[in-house]
Amino acid sequence: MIPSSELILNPNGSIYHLNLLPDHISDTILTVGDPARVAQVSRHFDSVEFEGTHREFVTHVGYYRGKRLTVLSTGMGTDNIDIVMNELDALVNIDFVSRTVRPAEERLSLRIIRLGTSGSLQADVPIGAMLATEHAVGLDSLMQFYPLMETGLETEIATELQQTLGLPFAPYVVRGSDLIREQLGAGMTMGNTLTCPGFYGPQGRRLRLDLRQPDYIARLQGFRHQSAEGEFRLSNFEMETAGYYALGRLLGHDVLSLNAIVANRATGEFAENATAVVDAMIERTLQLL
Ligand code: R1P
Ligand code: URA
Repeated sequence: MIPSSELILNPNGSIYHLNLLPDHISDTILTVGDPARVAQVSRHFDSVEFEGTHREFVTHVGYYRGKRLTVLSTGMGTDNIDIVMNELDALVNIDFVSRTVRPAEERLSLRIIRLGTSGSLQADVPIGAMLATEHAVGLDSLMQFYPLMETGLETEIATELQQTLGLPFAPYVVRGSDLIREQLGAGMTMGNTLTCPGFYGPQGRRLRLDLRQPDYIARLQGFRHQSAEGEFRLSNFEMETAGYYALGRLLGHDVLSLNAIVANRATGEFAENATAVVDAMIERTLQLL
């Protein structure tokens, strides 16, 4: 039995941060960073049956072309993704009455799709591109606390990147599920996403502060790893994907991160209409579900 200090339920039986009941969870969950983006997705629904808000977690549940969908905002950063993934999993795979994990044969695998914004690292991934993440690379510390199993290739990339960046720790590298990426990322740019524990220094941005490594961006842009699977390079920056992919692997959920490119760090540009780029990605994804 999981104690109430660990599986924390609110007085109405909902889970602590997301403030949701098991009935609010559909088998496909769309996640967005920005709470205002939830309505940008659900305005396409035929009907909305539930709207809830708690902290940065806004949830709408409704139907799109007869398919029940849950759309949820996560806020920013992998610390929030730790909450979102653990609580979504608990909502479907833990019995809240007996406080026990459901037997393996009853456990559900959710389909979780991140619809996020991102900055490109490479000149040939332009503003307006939609990028589906193949490998996620985490520079954050979340996987210091979970026993993530990495493949040989993932470990090789992590070790080489640690050397290239002169980091005191190895990043974690996780390839996402190929099937969901091929289904919902069809026709998009495929890329490898660097998940950073911040928007400024960790993504090489300098306003008033210098960086420890003045050539940090150039090192990331130039990083290549050759293997039998081909050449690996980093394509884009954001702040959640590696947390999703690692926890998806650990918990047994199919996760896809889709990135609307709104900044290009090679050319120094930012999108004139970032909302339109995100809208295009939302509409395309809904049509493919
Ligand atoms: C930073 O501006 C935020 O934008 C990106 C980053 O991952 C970070 O959360 O994603 P969202 O637009 O989905 O929030
Ligand atoms: N989100 C990020 O995290 N970085 C960018 O450059 C743009 C959006």
